[in-house]
Amino acid sequence: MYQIEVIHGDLTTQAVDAIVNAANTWLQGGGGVDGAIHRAAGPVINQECERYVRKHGPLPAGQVMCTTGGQLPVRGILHAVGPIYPDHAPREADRLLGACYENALLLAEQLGYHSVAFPNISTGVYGYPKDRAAKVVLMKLKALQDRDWHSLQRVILVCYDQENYSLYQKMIA
Ligand code: AR6
Repeated sequence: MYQIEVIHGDLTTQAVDAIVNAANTWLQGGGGVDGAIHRAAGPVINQECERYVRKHGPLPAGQVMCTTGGQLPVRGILHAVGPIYPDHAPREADRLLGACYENALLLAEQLGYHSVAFPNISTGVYGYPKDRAAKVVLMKLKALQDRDWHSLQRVILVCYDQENYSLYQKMIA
């Protein structure tokens, strides 16, 4: 059992074992939270991502890979590729978004992490309706909560914009 926390803040300043990045399929730092993470972590992350893509090819939507934390005070960064909302039928987008959160938690558990902080994946440039995404994410996190987690204790949802923060606060209450 892990606890689910919702906070208003910046993902790059969280004191956790791992932060999750809202990455793109080529794992090339872009804008939004991805850009903020790459800037804060330094160029070593980009090198690790490039090495991964050279070896395995692009990371499909719903999948997650990990790098070190670079200069950030975390043990690792879990790079998740969220769905580009208009590219999918809505239910398929929901499945892919849920898979990002589930696969990140499974990888965190495998790596022995206790705490993982997420951004609101796909709700920026990738165009996911924020209320729909929040419903999908909370349903997924609650459905997985009672599994036999050994290391995972805290899942922190870091809302950067006020709209996401208000939605999550309302839905989790
Ligand atoms: N901390 C936490 N959340 C943040 C931060 C931050 N520092 N900055 C922005 N957000 P987006 P996406 C929130 O666009 O929709 C990139 O170019 C923001 O308020 O970062 O998954 C990638 O390379 C929003 O709610 O990610 C991809 O190409 C949320 O992060 C593409 O954007 C996600 O917005 C991914 O698009």
